[in-house]
Amino acid sequence: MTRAVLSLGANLGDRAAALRTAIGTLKDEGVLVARSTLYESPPWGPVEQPPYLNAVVVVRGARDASGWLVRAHELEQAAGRTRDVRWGPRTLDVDVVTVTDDDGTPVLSDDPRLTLPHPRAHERAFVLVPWATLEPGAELPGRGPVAALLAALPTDDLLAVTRWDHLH
Ligand code: A4P
Ligand code: MG
Repeated sequence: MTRAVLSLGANLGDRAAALRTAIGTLKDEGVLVARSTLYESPPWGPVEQPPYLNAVVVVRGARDASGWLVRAHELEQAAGRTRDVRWGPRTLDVDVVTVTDDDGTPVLSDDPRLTLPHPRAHERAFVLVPWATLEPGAELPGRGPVAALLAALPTDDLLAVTRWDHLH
């Protein structure tokens, strides 16, 4: 068994429905350990595009790290995702943030098909803010405690990530 932290994002179509459907599928499968509420933030990165809704989930199941990536891609496909522009708008993006063996050993990989931990998670408030609500003591392997990474982010990045669920 392994444990994985997944980051979900959507900025096209019914964003909340895409996230809730994916989370519901993981729950029905019996692998969902915890899920954050939904957060909205402006698009990060070089491509101009609509704002994102994001969520983080913790899952546990009988998959290795590449098994979680396969599952992530299946969830994207079920949401009707097409791959056009890198970093561009999407109905659903599921990234694997970290994978940990049952004894707590993190899976490390610099393979471009599956880099672990995710190479940009440590600088993304839209990943760290929801993750910290689920696991305040979590560590991003090689980068340090999530709480410290959050503290190192620019205040504007943190303020830009707003809770969305309770407004809608
Ligand atoms: N890949 C390698 N490592 C991983 C990993 N740990 N998890 C490979 C998932 N995939 C990984 O991904 C490109 C390739 O990365 C895949 O073939 C996979 O094998 P992709 O999903 O096809 O393309 P992408 O999503 O455009 O690239 P990427 O790098 O996942 O995009 P990002 O970096 O996630 O950017 N702003 C806000 N506020 N919220 C967002 O969620 N998301 C993006 C997408 C941009 N701006 C955003 C958000
Ligand atoms: Mg992706």
